Amino acid sequence: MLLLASCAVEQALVAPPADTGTRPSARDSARPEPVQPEPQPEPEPEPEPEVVVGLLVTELMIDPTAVDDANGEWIELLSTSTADLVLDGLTLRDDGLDDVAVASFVIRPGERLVVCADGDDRANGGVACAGTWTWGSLGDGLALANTGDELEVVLGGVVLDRVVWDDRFSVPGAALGRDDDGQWCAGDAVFGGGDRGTPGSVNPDCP
Ligand SMILES: [Ca+2]
Ligand SMILES: [Ca+2]
Ligand SMILES: [Ca+2]
Repeated sequence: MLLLASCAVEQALVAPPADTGTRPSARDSARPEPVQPEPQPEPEPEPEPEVVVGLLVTELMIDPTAVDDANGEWIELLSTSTADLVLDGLTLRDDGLDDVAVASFVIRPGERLVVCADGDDRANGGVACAGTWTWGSLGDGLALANTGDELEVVLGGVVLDRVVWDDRFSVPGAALGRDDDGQWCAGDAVFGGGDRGTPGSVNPDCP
């Protein structure tokens, strides 16, 4: 009896511990850990395309004959900008006393608009004007002298174009137009009150 009891005690001592069910099985440890997605960097915003600002003087009515110079002078401007341009603070000047502001207007890329000494097309020889300047030849405005002058187009302190001419340049009754090659010549096409030129439209090629 004593021996049997001893064996029972021994068996009890070597009995395997109860399975708690918490140990990982071999299958569990082979299962790959779920892959966490790498945090993606924020995409760089597309840089805004830089706006190129450009404005060219493409036609000048210096010496109109259908009406007086004070009413009939005009300047055609072509936008070479890459975006709409708000011409707020546009000034026209020469190397002497002339320096005038033109009231704000918008010009689209590739558009030609005309600024005039007189905005009334019944008085200016029949020209549609996007803006006007105060005409004056004695420092009280701006005039395009028939005998030679300069014209600078200035926006925000930057000279966007400059034209200089002498007494051989202007033609009575005809605007001087600049073609795509940069050549200047007198207009042929009659407009409005009988003078020649193409205010607000493309200039023909010079001969
Ligand atoms: Ca003139
Ligand atoms: Ca002048
Ligand atoms: Ca023109």
